[in-house]
Amino acid sequence: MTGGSVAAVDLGATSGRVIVGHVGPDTLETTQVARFANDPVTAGDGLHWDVLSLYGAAVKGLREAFRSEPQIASIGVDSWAVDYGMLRDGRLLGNPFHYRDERTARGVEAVHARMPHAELFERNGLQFLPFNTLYQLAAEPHELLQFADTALLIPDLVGYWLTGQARAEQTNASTTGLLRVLGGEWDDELIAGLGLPRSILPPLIAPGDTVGTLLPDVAAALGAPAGVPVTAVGSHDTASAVVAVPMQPDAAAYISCGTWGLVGVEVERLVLTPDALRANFTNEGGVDGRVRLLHNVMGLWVLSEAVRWWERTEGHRIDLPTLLDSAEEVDAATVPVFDVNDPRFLAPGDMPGRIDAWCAEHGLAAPRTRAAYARSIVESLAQAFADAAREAGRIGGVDVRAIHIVGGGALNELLCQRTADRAGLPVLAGPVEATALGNVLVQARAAGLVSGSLESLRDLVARTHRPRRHEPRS
Ligand code: LFR
Repeated sequence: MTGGSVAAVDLGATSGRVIVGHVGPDTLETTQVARFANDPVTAGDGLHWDVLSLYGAAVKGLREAFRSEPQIASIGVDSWAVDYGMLRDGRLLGNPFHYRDERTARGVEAVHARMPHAELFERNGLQFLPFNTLYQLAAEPHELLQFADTALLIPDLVGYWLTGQARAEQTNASTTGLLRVLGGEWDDELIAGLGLPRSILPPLIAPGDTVGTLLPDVAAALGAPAGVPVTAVGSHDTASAVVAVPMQPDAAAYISCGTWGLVGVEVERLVLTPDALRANFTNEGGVDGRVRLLHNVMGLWVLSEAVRWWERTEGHRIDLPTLLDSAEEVDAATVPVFDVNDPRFLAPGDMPGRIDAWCAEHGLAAPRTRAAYARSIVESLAQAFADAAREAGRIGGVDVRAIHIVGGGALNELLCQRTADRAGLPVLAGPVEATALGNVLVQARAAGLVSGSLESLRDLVARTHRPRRHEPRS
């Protein structure tokens, strides 16, 4: 076989995995060598990521990767965006906060007192999300910001522990709100204007660049040969997922559907129009300088958090596939369609109760059974997906003729079908593991295992991972 192998560490909000990707001109195969839970912890001052346990699990997984495939040419790391760890002299100053921690409200107030969202949008091109890094940093104690010498987004932190090199990968850095959308450099003026220390932000690098080579003791712990590079990928998980959407960007929208539903189009130019601002669309940095013009829809979080709530309050496990089967039996016309993007659904907690409250405020009857809640959530997500896909096309000037759904949500056939029905467009579902594939592909290209533009990488995905097609029904 021509080609070779790379290892991808993909940290999601509910689980992480290590995958070995085998790539060649006609080959794109993945083997999952480790999967581990990501359990955020509420302790003391709020909701945190247990980042050392994630790193420990990633190292174990990488060790397994090198055991199964000693010829691994490179390692790449991606995760969710916006959250960061702060360091001084290489020491981590506390556990990173989870973006769903409610402390960010303070930061929003502080930042908007200095600069309203409309002005920020002109500078950083981002939709308003209360947890964007700039709001989180603005909520940090002044003393901590002064004491720290470095702030690293989660994949950059993992890269730092693996290589000793502190870098900020561009696609993820674009979610901080502190990058100048025109030019892509740290926005020194904005950073100073918000009273944040510029010195904690490391040099930027692009997907495909080398972060560094494994530190000798890390290489020993992984059972890896000396000199294996960590390659920057689209370290924002959504950026990696978009790389692996087998789409025609001038005729399709995508939904990267997991905890979130990231709904958008890929464009070559920034869209900073009043329309984009009004619809709360974001210009996130993509691989190869593309723009991810998208909107965050609440995603499967609402369903999984409802399930967690029932499990906690009723004291027994609920099987999701069985729940979805029963949801399919419910008549869609009998359940309420609620606004999944309402901020009340962001924080962990009583989702069924919040749905009830939303329905009461809007004069709708709340669902009565668990199956009806599940159906109501699916219908509401499908409607929000369809609306956002249409908006993305309109705002981005793309004639959307199909919608690709990638990520875990591609497994949810009811959601895919109902999105097709509500959008009146075909939905192409898969690949499920798009994020890991995008991570693998960018590394493989940097290592010379494949070559070409994003189009040829997507062509390889399309040839090796055929999507499932859902035609719209009236
Ligand atoms: C998806 C994602 C979204 C980002 C959210 C918070 O996993 O990365 O793109 O808005 O998580 O970081």
